[in-house]
Amino acid sequence: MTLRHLPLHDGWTLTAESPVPLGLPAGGVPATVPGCVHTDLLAAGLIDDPYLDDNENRLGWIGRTDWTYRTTFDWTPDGDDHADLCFDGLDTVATVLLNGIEVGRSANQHRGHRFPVRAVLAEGANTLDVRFTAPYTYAEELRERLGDRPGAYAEPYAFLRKMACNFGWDWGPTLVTSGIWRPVALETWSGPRIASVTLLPDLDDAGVARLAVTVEVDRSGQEALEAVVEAAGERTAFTVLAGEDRATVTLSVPGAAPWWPHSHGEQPLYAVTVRLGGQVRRFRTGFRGVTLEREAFRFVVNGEPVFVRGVNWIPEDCFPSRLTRQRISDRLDQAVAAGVNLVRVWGGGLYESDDFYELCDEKGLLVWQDFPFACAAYPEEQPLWDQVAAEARENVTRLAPHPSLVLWCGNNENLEGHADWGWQKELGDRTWGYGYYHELLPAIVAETDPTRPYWPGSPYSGTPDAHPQDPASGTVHIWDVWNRADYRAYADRVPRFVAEFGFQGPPAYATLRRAVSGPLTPDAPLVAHHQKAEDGNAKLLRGLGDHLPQPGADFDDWLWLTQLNQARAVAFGIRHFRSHTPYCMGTIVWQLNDCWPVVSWAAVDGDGRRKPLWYALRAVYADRLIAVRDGAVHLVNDAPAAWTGTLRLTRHGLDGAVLAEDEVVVSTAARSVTRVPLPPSVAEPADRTRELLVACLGDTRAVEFYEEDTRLALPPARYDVTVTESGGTAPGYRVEVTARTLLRDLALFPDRLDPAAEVDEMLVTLLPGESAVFTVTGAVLADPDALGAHPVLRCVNDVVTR
Ligand code: BMA
Repeated sequence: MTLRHLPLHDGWTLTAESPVPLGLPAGGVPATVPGCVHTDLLAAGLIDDPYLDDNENRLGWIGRTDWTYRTTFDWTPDGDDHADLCFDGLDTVATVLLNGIEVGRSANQHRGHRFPVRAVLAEGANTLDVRFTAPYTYAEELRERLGDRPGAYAEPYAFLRKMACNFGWDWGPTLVTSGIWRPVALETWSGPRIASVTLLPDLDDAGVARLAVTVEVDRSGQEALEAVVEAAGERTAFTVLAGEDRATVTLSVPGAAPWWPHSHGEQPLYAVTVRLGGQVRRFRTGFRGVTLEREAFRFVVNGEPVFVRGVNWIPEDCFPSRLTRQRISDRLDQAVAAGVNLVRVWGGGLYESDDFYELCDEKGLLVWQDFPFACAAYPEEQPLWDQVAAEARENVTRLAPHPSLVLWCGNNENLEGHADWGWQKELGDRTWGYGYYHELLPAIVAETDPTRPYWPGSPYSGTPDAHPQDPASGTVHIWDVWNRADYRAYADRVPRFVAEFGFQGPPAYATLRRAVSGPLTPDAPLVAHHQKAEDGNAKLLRGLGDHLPQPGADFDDWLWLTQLNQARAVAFGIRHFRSHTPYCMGTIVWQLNDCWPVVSWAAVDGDGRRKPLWYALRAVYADRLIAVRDGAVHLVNDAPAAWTGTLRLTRHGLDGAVLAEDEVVVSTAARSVTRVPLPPSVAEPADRTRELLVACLGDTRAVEFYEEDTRLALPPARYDVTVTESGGTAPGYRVEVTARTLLRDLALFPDRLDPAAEVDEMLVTLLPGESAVFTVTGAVLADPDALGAHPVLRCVNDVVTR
């Protein structure tokens, strides 16, 4: 057997197949592969950055244009019998020509292709063309043929297997692109070739690691083939029988220790090699067992129930081909640092890159993978049915080795859409995706990856007849908060599992400032362009409710109040839901990340800056949490050891005076919750507007007010600040704030002084006399003392004082 792999990433040019509204040179522009049209035109200086101002508006023609990528390469015959062009990903409607002869087609971004080309490969120079038909042309033609379908957006994404949010979303721009978005190579080979390897790691009934390996071969001969698999010191030989093209072997790996989510243990990973006829395939895997208790929607990993502290993940860039492993790693590190133990890869996006799942394996982040269907009725007719089947088989195989992956989920919100959004009337007898979610996808998962649970969609309640939003079973998405209801409405729900809920807030000041020129006011047209949600800015203001005052004309106040309200709304929900453990076994916040600079539900903005929500998440996703609700303190202990000690409850005046004190000796077992009724001395204040409650257990502290801030008699803020340069390897500043008055939700925004500056802590409430230290890193500041003043240092007292 021989196999040669020649990457084809050099010498590409990009040309348009019809007139375009810019000066594209006749010979085209240099193109990057992997890449896409938008990033090539940007690199050539022909378009303005689509993420800045409202440049997006002038680029709509790109998705309606046919494009050609061309390169040439030399080839010398090497005696091999076969030669294939291997595309890991084409986005999306592509015809491939070698030396002018068509060798293959694709209309699916979510899969790879291997096109045999031996017959047309020339000795010496070869010309390779990849012609892309405009995504809109293909999708609209299919829509015309199959009949329209209802959906949340007036875009034809349900008619094309392409990342749906590339057509725009309520947080994303419409930048419909084309391109060779994943690697491409020429492979020449002789003899039997390993066509695919499926690795299924799990634990057997006795808790011992085991690995099921399926090898598929591509060959013309009929002889038996010897194969070997090695993992963690174990080695097993097996045979692909004469005349067969696949074989499966299961290997016991007693030397392997179990893989855990980081909230529960370590992440040992093991190299696996599979050899056949001189070829070697290398993988890395980890071993864990996962089950999903269906009604409770409870994940059990290695026999231990896991409370899911999750975040939803959207594509990190509208142009995913330019994402680096480092960027994905940084974003996932931010999730881990906020206490997150699960990332849901949302169905309007992608099956993510290998980097993404490898990093989740390393960092101990569980992954819930939606199949890429979201917020629309999807036709089941050909060619779509077969395209979906092919992409699903390929991706289930590709992602199966990753221990982080614990759930296959059919879609995002399409079952709910069908049940609740008026689709049935519009659809008549047209298909809408039922066959994908209830038949095709579960069959593929059962056949290819029986080690993982499959769930038809989210929200979903466990049977096709049940209402998908039944809180007593399966998952719910809570969106009346944000769209209509005050965030206190979270407290009216006790669901099994909340797979989506969230609240909008603006990005960091430095992010918005970079993205938008001209004046910064919420309604300035260029700022408003970076808000994609229906009625978004009005909902931001309405959401302040009686929690915080309406901002006046001051942009800085608008930014501070709406960011703070976002943080509080989500934290309120999480405290409530976690206090209902174990009935409720998970929360997945909408959303961790952004794909560009925008006002959105994200905790980390499009430039990677952490919003106040991120700091609030870190507090409420900590292993140990004190949640005060319904006249009781709930001690939520999601740590592996008991939480014992003396719970100190103190009722203070806003001036700090102690008005009442009580102590309760408590013990909360590992992974459980204790409810401690508030003693009468602290349960009821004498004056709701002038008192607060502090609950302390060990080094966990909760500060609760008896009244919303708009009715609180907060004093004007008075404090002392000292800023000192902290030496050491990473230069920075130590900002110590000592409160002379109560300071509510103290925050520092060093990006106001330098876009590179970051702070380690935010949203700290200080009683008079208390101090907090903030560490600012990332930049050398011209005027460090500015860290102690408006608009860098903020607290609620700034905007509410009596
Ligand atoms: C959920 C998500 C997304 C959307 C978000 C906010 O339904 O599935 O569709 O961005 O709501 O509206």
